[in-house]
Amino acid sequence: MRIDVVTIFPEYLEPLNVSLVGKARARGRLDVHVHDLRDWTYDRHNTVDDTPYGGGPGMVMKTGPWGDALDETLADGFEAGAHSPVLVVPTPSGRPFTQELAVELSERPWLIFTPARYEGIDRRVMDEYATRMPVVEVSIGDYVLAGGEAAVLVITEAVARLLPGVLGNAESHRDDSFAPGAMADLLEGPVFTKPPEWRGSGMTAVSLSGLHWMLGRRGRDEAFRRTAVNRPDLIERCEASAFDKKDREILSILGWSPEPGGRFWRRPEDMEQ
Ligand code: 6GU
Repeated sequence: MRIDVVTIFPEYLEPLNVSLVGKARARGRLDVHVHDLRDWTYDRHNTVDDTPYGGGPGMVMKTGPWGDALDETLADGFEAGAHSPVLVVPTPSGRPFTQELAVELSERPWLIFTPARYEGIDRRVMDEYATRMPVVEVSIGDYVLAGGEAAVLVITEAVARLLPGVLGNAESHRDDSFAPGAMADLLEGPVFTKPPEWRGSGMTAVSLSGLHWMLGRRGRDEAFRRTAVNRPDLIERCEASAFDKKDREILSILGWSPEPGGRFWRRPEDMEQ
């Protein structure tokens, strides 16, 4: 996979040299190119922003540098044999970034990220590229960052670990929390390692024996409880047929009731725990 990032803070992308993403690059699974947007400015002050039409606070990133930067980045990539680019535009107004979108992006051969600062990029830039290639605006959560660079790091890490040959064990991400088709979309449960006894807190005989693992219930009950408490929206989304007897017991203890439609719900006043 080829990844291009155009940014006014190339040094913000340094972590792409480290850890899993760094190793994927070293192994040739990822070909990352970080570009300084200011290389495509031609005035003394390397201006990339201007005041917004119609007034309002903040500054807007100008069409000129972005258009030239993206044209040259595209030309370079095509010349190097890359094809089928997708423009990934980080913005708090974008489509929520989910594991499903990570899987979708991991299946593309070429991603071009355009993290912006200020109030964002003049709309005409993405409208123009959208006539030639898929453009996907992506938000990594319901909060506002000062710029899109941190989102590029997040998205790239989530995508890179899905590429064949990047994680040691190809099975490792099959039961990730949020993996499409993960067991009833549960969060992952707690994990433990040696020593068996720590500050007065020990492992149960069942955990130590590996019986949980063999029964396919490794941490399942705790995972289920954690999901019901931290992510009630995931439980509400589930068909009740996805829950076994033990799940129903746990839901009942936590104040959930089955409703005629087949799903579970919980009285709002029980929400705090
Ligand atoms: Cl992608 N960018 C910015 N600036 N803020 C965000 C975001 C992106 N996702 C959530 N908040």
